[in-house]
Amino acid sequence: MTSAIENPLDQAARDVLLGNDRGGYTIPTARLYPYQWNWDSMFSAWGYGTFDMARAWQEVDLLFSSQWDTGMVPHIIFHNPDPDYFPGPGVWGATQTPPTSGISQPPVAATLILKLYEMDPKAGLPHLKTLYPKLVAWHAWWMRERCKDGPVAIIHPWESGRDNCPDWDIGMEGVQINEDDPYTRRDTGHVNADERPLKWDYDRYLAILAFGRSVHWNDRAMYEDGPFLMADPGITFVLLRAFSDLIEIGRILGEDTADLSAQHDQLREGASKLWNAEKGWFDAYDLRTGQSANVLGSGAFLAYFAGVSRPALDAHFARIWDKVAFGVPSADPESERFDPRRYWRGPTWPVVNSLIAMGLTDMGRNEAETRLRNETAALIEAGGFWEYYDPMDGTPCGGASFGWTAAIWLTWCG
Ligand code: 9WN
Repeated sequence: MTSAIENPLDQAARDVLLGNDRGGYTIPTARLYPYQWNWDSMFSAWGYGTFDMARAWQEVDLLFSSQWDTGMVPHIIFHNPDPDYFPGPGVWGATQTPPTSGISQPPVAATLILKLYEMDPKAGLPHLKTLYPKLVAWHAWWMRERCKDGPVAIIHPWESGRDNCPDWDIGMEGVQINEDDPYTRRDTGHVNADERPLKWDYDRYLAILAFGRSVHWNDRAMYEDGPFLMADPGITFVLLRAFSDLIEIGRILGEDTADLSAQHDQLREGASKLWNAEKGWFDAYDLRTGQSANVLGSGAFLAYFAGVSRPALDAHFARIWDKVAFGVPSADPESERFDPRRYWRGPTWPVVNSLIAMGLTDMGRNEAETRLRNETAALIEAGGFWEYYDPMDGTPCGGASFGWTAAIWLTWCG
């Protein structure tokens, strides 16, 4: 969709997506992430939707062609083995063709599929029809395998998409590492190690992964016996919103959505277990110990994306935003764990901002939405399409020429 006044960054954003296109799927960024990632791919599709609708649907259709029989849609699809990324398909013990990881990622698909359909209903309808049962099966998988305690539980921090955020610290502390299993990271060879998770994190990521591989990624075994199990506010709210959008898709297709509505209500009820009344925010908790994380992160503000808000949460939203130049920080700037350039421990992530903004719009909080959009746009205008940014001074961090940042420029903040 080109407007009369074309911002030069619009073409630059399209070029990022096209440059990351590997033929039917789009990598997040070259070298650091050379495969198809689940939620990145959905954002890329949304971005393509602004200038090439056929390519947008191709991206989505390809992602869902790797759906497991269980309904799970994997977090990585390893189309072409590439030594630039660790851990690759062999470490995951992947047996599918193409190989995949054994965990999932935030289910933004229903929401973004509905957006693509609304951009061009005629082109979208056939895809909507084939994707609907797959979305229903994926959502049912989340409810069956991950929502046994109410909110969504993750069995690995990578499943949350917010890998090393402070939310998971208490769960990670309990993970036994495997000293006899040496490995070589690749990520720190591509980007500044100070902006990546620590070795402490990777030792535990790999230990959880080794457990998953040993049980062939059996969901029940991972839930019951795995080394890590924490309730995640981020995915809970993403899934809650996704249920509303899936119900709308069902309505468009003339399907009976009563069962989806029941699941939506059940999850909404489950989400209330995340409320930490003492702190006044939605909080992660460890399902093995029952302990609250007592950590405020951007996952809590994804409540807005699901149309959920509470006065105490709003007060924290205003407080943390006032402490940074560019909202929304991924961790609380007033916490001692805040680290403004260390991945999910402080930086602002444009892609998360775009989801929070969707919620702010739907709730009629237009002033906050405009502020968030302008601050996110300013980061991109000054620095280009990076993975994330320092919320204090706007320094671009992580990977450059990043697909989802380009996509949200085209769809939201540009
Ligand atoms: C592990 C691709 C992905 C994002 C995640 C982000 C990061 C991977 C990694 O990169 O995770 O999945 O190796 O660091 O945390 O949200 O989807 O951009």
